[in-house]
Amino acid sequence: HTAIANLQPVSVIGLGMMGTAIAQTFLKEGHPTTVWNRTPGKAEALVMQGAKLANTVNEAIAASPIVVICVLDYGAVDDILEGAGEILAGRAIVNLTNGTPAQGRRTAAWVTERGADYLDGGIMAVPQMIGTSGALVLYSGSEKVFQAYQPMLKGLGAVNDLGEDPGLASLYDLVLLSAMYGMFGGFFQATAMIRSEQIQAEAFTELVVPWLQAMSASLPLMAQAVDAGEHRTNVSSLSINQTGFVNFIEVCQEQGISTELMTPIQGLITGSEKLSLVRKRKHLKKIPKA
Ligand code: FVH
Repeated sequence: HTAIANLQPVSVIGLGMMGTAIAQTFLKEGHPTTVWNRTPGKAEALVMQGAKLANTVNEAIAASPIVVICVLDYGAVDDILEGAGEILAGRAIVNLTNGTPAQGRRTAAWVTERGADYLDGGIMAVPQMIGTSGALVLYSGSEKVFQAYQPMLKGLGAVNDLGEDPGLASLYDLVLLSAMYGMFGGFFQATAMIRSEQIQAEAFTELVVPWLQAMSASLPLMAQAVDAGEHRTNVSSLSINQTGFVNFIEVCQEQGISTELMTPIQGLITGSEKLSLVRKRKHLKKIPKA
């Protein structure tokens, strides 16, 4: 009975990779799902699976009390909502498009002025993870919408309610993505280094995965230090890292690998003035004594 009571009509706007995965998940869960995409043709597979195709974006909005938008960016969100006008009133708009906190807050104000409720979301998953326990979606904005549609939203993945500020979902999304891009950048630098010795990248993943897991265990302590502004250490001094970092630049130069990623990090660790001294010292060491 609970499952049946939780089945709600929903409209999904934007049928790119993510929007399609979202619509598919709603359909699998049994929600009557209406779909719309700017470029026609992307809805065909979903219609075969039982979705109703809206001919216009306004028809899609009008079809359901909850409208989920997942498109390229907030410019696209604006294009979609601008023509909607009065039909927005009384609906729940859930925007899962990637953006900034300011964009989330501005859109929330615009939507609520037109009598609708606004919930922002940040998807921490790739499309293939949607509907599985590995997916997480961060939400912030209308608590009323979050509470009313929580069972439906939980179908997409685990939920994390960040409260009433519609900018926080985007902030946390970008925060987590910053950490992710840093990790991926370092990983691809490592693949270039290992491949420069004709070793397959795949061969070292058995070392890199547990290494990154072990290092990530120290993040809570680092966060405490950042919050407290207390940077004394008995783990690894700044100067030992400044000295060791020179070797990254040198190995890249020797192996013909780009230093575009590592040089700015070296600048941050060492500071530009000290960096030129470190480089000079290193260079002087190489000159054989007469
Ligand atoms: N794919 C992923 O792994 C990530 C995971 C985390 C969340 N992101 C964000 O999700 C948003 C959509 O991403 P996507 O992967 O679905 O992107 P595409 O497959 O490229 O589809 C883009 C859709 O946006 C539509 N669109 C673009 N501009 C407009 C516009 N002016 N008006 C209406 N719709 C527009 C586009 O339509 P069309 O090109 O087919 O006509 C697609 O439906 C995104 O914020 C990610 O950061 C995904």
